[in-house]
Amino acid sequence: MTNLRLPALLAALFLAAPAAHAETGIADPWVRATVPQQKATGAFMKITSPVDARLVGVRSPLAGTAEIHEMRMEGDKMKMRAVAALALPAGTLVELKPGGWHIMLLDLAAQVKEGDTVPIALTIETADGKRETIDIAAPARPLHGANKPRH
Ligand SMILES: [Cu+2]
Repeated sequence: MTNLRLPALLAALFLAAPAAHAETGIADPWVRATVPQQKATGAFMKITSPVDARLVGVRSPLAGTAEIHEMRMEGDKMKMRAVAALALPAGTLVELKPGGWHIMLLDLAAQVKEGDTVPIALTIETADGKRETIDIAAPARPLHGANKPRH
């Protein structure tokens, strides 16, 4: 084990992660690209679980912290707020999108440029208490200015 190039090995392991959770559907993942010095951004996707479950955790090697955020009205303003879990009712497509539920990537280690791929690990807990981790790779898409998440 002298010649292992660890980053390459980790990347290979990540990409080769078995589709052990093929039953949970993740579609159209993407991350909003950032400008230099920007420390937070949003990640979005569509999740369909075949059984009642909850998204209970999020991690990314690019983010010091990752949170599940909801949007809610406070007075006349939409605000985002971290929550412990996002419900994934059986067979229901749950869409994470700008202006709605999203994953917040905080303490970004680097700028996220258009075309980059951001690894994200989702921890999903089914109603019977079993936890699974699903690794996805979300491409970065450019900013569209208007509905950029704010804290
Ligand atoms: Cu947020």
